[in-house]
Amino acid sequence: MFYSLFYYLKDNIFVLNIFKYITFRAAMAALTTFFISILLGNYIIDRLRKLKIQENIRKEGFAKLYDVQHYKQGTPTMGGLLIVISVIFSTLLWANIFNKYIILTLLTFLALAILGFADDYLKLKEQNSKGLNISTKFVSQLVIGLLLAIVLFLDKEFSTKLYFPFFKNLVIDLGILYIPFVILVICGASNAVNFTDGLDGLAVGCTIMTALTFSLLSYVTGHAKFSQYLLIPFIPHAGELTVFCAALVGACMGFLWFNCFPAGVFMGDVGSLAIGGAIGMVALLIKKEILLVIVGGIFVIEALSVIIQIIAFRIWKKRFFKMAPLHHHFQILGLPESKIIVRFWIISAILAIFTLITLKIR
Ligand code: 57M
Repeated sequence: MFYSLFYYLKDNIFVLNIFKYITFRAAMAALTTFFISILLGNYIIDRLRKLKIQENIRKEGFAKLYDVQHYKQGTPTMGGLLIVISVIFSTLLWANIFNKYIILTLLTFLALAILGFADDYLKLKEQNSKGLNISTKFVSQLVIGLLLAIVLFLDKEFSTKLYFPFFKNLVIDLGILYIPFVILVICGASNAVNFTDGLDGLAVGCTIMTALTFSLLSYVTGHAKFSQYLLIPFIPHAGELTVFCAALVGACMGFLWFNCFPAGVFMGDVGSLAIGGAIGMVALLIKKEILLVIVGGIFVIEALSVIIQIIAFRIWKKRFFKMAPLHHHFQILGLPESKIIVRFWIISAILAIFTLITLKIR
């Protein structure tokens, strides 16, 4: 909004020129979401508690885990609303709201937030309910993914090519297969973040590393000279996504203030599905889908642990991990929760560094 507003005034009022710069607006977007989260955090947590929007820790079938997690019973949840509201507000304020990459990312973020909200709401409405029926939730994700895929596929400016890190000439045009590919990325990313959100600050900490990396990747992808120098595809106007990613970093840092161990609030599906889907969308828009698998390695490993566990149980009637997702495996092995969280964050930071290195190794 500021961008559009001040763009026309910049020739008359020189100082407004600064609003033209993505770097300045990205920094402001991060500060805006951070301070909104910090200032509204206690109020929102208090409201959630008063409205009895609180987590019900499952015991049946999970006795070992319940022993170490039972004290979390009654922790307010759906705090992800804070992330969703602050990111949307800050992006509308600091980004170019007519930029199609921003519009598509915000739509993805909002659509999955609404789905997550419905799931959280149903879980709370009926005690012991598991929320949305698993197939309804999955089909809704598929529909959101399909609609976005069609929009991207029909956009003549958008390519269906898949670029690989390390090999500057390895490019595959997916053609019509690009549609299922988009669905896979959107659904996979949103579910992976959702699975990871099972220990205090774990998902939000890994999101900070991922979104920070993607804010840099968006910037260089949308910059004619940097993209040429790094031999990556140049996508005009995609640099604006730096503002969205920075807003997400700020919001997650503000949320982590309250969600860090021992957590005073959980984000709920409203936060986890939205964050995952939006990151997946950014990766698609800037053609860095493969890099998402690297920088979001923790999310990928958590999702893979669930898949392996389910397949192993179906075929051999045995568990491969003590419990999936992976963080629960370490909890049952006796590692303190804070140690698992910080170690996963460290791995996530290393993966972020590695992702940035891939830009030079090709
Ligand atoms: C998200 N939700 C957390 C909180 C958070 C197929 C199967 C693998 C599905 C999976 C599942 O339900 N995943 C969905 C996991 C839950 O957190 C809430 O959910 C939101 C995110 N969607 O924001 O509102 C619990 O996680 C803990 N938590 C924290 N701190 C946080 O900051 O401690 C969350 C955030 C919270 C809290 O205890 O209640 C969750 O874990 O349920 N299912 C599972 O993950 C279950 N695993 C399982 O069944 N494994 C099986 C098979 C099917 C793979 C196996 O290994 O044999 C676990 N879920 C629970 N208990 N509740 C197992 C233990």
